[in-house]
Amino acid sequence: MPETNQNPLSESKEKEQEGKSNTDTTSAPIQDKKQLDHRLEPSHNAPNFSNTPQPGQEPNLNQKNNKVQQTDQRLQTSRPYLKQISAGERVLKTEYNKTSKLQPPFRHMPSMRTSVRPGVKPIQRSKQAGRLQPSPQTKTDPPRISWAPSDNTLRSPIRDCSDHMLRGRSRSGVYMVTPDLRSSSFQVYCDMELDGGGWTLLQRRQDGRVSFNRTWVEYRAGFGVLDGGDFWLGNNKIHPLTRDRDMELRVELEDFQGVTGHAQYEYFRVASERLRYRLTVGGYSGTAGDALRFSKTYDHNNRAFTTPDRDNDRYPSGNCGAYYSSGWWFDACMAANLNGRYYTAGRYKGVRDGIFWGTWHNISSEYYPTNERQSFKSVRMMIRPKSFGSH
Ligand SMILES: [Ca+2]
Repeated sequence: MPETNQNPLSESKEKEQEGKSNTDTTSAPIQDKKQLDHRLEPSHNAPNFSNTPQPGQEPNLNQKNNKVQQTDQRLQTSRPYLKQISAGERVLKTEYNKTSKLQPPFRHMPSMRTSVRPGVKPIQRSKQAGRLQPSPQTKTDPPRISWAPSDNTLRSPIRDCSDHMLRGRSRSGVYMVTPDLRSSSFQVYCDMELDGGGWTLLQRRQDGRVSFNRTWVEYRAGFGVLDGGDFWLGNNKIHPLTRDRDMELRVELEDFQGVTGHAQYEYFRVASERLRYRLTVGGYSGTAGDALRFSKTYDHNNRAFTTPDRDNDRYPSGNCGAYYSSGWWFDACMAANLNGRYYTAGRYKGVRDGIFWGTWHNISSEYYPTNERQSFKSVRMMIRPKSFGSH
């Protein structure tokens, strides 16, 4: 598609002649108003959550965690003693020989009997005491609780905002999450109200006080004001949040005329830094239009992340991130850019570097006759496990 791919170049020329040209040579092919109108019909875009499981199907992790913690504590108490049994096997046998009244050694470990729950005891017998005198029960009675440290299922941490929600925390705000035991914990902002809550925010734009014209390192770590301000959560946090579970993405938009809309995607994943934080997204529903998968020419799915100082885009003659002052999953270049500049007046001229959603209801007429573009008043990107469903 040489024509469309050259658009940024054309716009570069336009940038040089900023204010002189009235020609709309922006990157998004939004001339086909008929197509846009079709996408925005509510009847075609109504969200359908009927197939998603209800929250009640989730296990009560809180209870499980408590049980496991209790068990672990007891085992911690008993383990050192068990080591003594193994190491002191000879001593025990000697004691036995000396004291004829004693029963077989294993039965005379009072702490074993009192400190370990019945369901756990067979494990310890088989591992530690089996060499002494295995009981027949040891072989036939499988352990009911495993205390192996690798058992992450029972010890699962609070992975994201949906886990907080399931534990009864229903107030929106900043929470600590641990996506998995391999990654570190960090803070996120949770929306516990929208469409059943449980949303982990990846991004928020609402006042323009934070610049999104940032480097690769800054987009990797995240920046901005998590609690109540504009922010980017950080690619090195978004990746683990989407790595192990199927997540859905929700984009909330409001323009300066007070018009609101949303775009929801059934699946959303951001790969590791080694894979340049490549985006996987699809399964659109909503009212704002599918700008992330606008067309074959402008498709943000399967695109690597680009920043002004790191060109991973598909535009051969320049860096889309530098051109649009943003870090984003640029194609060549974009039909959506939610990390564009925040224009506090909402309207601006020149390069289309504002917050942009190429399927917005009036986007095709924004440029004429006022010769102005429009930005957005507020934007939020948030994710939730697909299994969480909707209330
Ligand atoms: Ca490039």
